[in-house]
Amino acid sequence: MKILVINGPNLNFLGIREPEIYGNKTYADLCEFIENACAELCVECEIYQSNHEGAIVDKIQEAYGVFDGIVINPAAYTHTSVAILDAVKAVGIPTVEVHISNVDEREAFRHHSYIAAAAKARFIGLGFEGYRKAVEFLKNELK
Ligand code: CA2
Repeated sequence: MKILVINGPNLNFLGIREPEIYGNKTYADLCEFIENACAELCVECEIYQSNHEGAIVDKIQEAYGVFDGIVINPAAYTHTSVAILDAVKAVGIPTVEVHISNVDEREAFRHHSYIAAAAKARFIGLGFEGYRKAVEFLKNELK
């Protein structure tokens, strides 16, 4: 089973600023966490990060016929991007949404998620652990 993990804009800056919201760990730590979680769950994974909406759309399209599931934290594009929602719908790959922080308890503009309309599940406010739960969910879902 192959899972594509997509992280959106500014997540590559984790650990550098706003530790009270996102913690002290860096993006490299997040990648290591995801790789270890996938190895424990015997799931093959590729991790991709981009600050560009179109690049994320391209990556989702390229996943068609290659990956069995997608874990996505679209970051700020969660709250703005119909294009990313449409890409996930277009490829029809089971997709799970993850957010490190609890977006529902933050500013009102973070309360709406476009991707939620296509997500099989959402793990929000669980820190890095949300990624493990998302992979676990997909593993059970794809059995
Ligand atoms: O909580 C999450 O995972 C978010 O997807 C993170 C996004 C934010 O726009 C979403 O509303 C919730 C932000 C990505 C990281 O932003 C940073 C900002 C400052 C320092 C480090 C990272």
